[in-house]
Amino acid sequence: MSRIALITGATSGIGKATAQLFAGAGIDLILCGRRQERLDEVSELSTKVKVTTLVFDVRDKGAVIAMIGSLPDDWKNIDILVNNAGNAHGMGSLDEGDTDDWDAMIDGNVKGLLYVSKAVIPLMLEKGAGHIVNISSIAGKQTYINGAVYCASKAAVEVLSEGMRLELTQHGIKVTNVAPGAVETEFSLVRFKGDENRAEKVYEGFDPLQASDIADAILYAINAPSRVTIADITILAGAQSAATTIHRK
Ligand code: NDP
Ligand code: 8X3
Repeated sequence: MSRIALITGATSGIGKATAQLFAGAGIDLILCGRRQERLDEVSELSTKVKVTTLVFDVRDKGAVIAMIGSLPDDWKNIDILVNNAGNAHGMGSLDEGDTDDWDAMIDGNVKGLLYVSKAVIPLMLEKGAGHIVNISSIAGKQTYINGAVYCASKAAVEVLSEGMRLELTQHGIKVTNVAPGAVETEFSLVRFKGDENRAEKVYEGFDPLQASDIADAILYAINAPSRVTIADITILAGAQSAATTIHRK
């Protein structure tokens, strides 16, 4: 019987690459995001597997619970949850940072992940099986200047991964925390509010990670034998030795 994965942030970057790889592995997909037209594009994976889409903002608690709750019973049989939706918004010091950016990061990266998990965990508990993959960041392990709020949001993801593992292992639910370094996606375009020049500079002079590299690691974790829990995976770019230490040509 094929497995079902719910992927948040499936419209772009790591989430989209994960959807593509999962489809190749025969995993049916519940694709989530805010941009319907992007979800429609990714839904072309329905030539390979069963696909359904849910449009919601993870910050909207009511929408998260209602949309996941509205899934037909056979789609509620979720085997894999990939908590990937999230972004950085701006870079700034703690005295001058934009509080709207802080809200977007804390509400999306932390509270949004919690809301989605709260909607899905009971479904996994009911069947006594499941796998949750939380996308953290090297920024959750190493704080950098002018990024403290994003780093704090990802440090929270690290802690929530541990908390979930402590609570859920006994119920047959595995939890994997994935912490990528610099991945070339729309991440920097979002962080710098559409400034393409600034976003491109983030990936200049080295070979950055691609979203598919992270998807490969996620597939590895969810395909591990039942005797194995892949608890944590940190993946840096080849030229990267720490969050902000990148050896550029
Ligand atoms: P992208 O900007 O390419 O993708 C972000 C995805 O998250 C989009 O699909 C977006 O969908 C979704 N999303 C963002 N905010 C919300 C929201 N409030 N509600 C619902 N969906 C939302 O970036 P990445 O693929 O790089 O980012 C994916 C994850 O990886 C994030 O959690 C990010 O923090 C993390 N990460 C990224 C790294 C990188 O260098 N790129 C490194 C380490 C971690 P839509 O806009 O359609 O809603
Ligand atoms: C994204 C990677 O180092 O830009 O989480 O914060 S970093």
